[in-house]
Amino acid sequence: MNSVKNQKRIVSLQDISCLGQCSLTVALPILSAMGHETVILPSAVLSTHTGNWKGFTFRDLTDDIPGILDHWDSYDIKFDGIYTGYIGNAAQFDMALRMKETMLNEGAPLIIDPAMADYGKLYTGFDGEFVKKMAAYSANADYLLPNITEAAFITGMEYKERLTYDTEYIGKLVGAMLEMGAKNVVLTGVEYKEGEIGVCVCDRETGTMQYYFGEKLPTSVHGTGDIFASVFTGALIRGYDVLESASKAAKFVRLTIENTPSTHVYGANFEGILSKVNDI
Ligand code: PXL
Repeated sequence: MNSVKNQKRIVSLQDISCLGQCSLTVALPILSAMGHETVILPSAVLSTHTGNWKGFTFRDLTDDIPGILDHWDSYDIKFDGIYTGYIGNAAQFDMALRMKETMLNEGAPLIIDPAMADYGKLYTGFDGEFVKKMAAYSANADYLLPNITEAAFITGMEYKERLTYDTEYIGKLVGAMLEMGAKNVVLTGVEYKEGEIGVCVCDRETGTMQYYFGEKLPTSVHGTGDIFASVFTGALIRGYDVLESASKAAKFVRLTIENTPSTHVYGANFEGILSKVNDI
């Protein structure tokens, strides 16, 4: 079953947090607005994300996934990219790898956002066992998009707070992930000095670290990692290179934070500026 001529087809494996402006409720509108046919593979359904609420529901959809993949296979469905985010059950890593092995068009990338931690801590529900499995899965990434906390967990290196590290620490973190097998690393939330936040991009072939820095805004909001990964994926699959894609994603994240009132804590108002996503 072919996609529309010149349109790319991306599949995204991550949860549906029904309320919360994250994961699939972010990836689907952003990738669609960037012109891509967006196929969703929900890893779980939660009433909200796990960041701001207590008592959320969680329905694990692991058992549904093999049947969904079999059905797609029966139509020989192929993808121009796989983008995985929050995965609530480590059994799904092998399912994502099955897609990589059998459902990707020639040269198409597996983009992994190892969404599991931030600000030095794992999200509710994850433990050391899960981290090990996420680390092993991350080694398969063509593009691996961790924040600094996730990078520290994946590599087993010490986590350092913003402004307390230098280029050597960031170089070691990134180098360790490339060594583990990731082909490109896009490390988010790099803060060397007050007032600036950026992304570090590095590939295994050249080992050259490249940066994009922008103004650090005084507020932070949940879900911006998912916005970053979605715009990055959308831009990369449109043919922009890795640094351009990361820069566009970081710029769009900054716009969404600017567009979110400080009274709204659980997600960023990306919807209000979604029409600008192709102009950045
Ligand atoms: O934004 C990442 C994310 C995605 N999905 C769920 C989450 C989180 C972060 O907390 O809880 C369910």
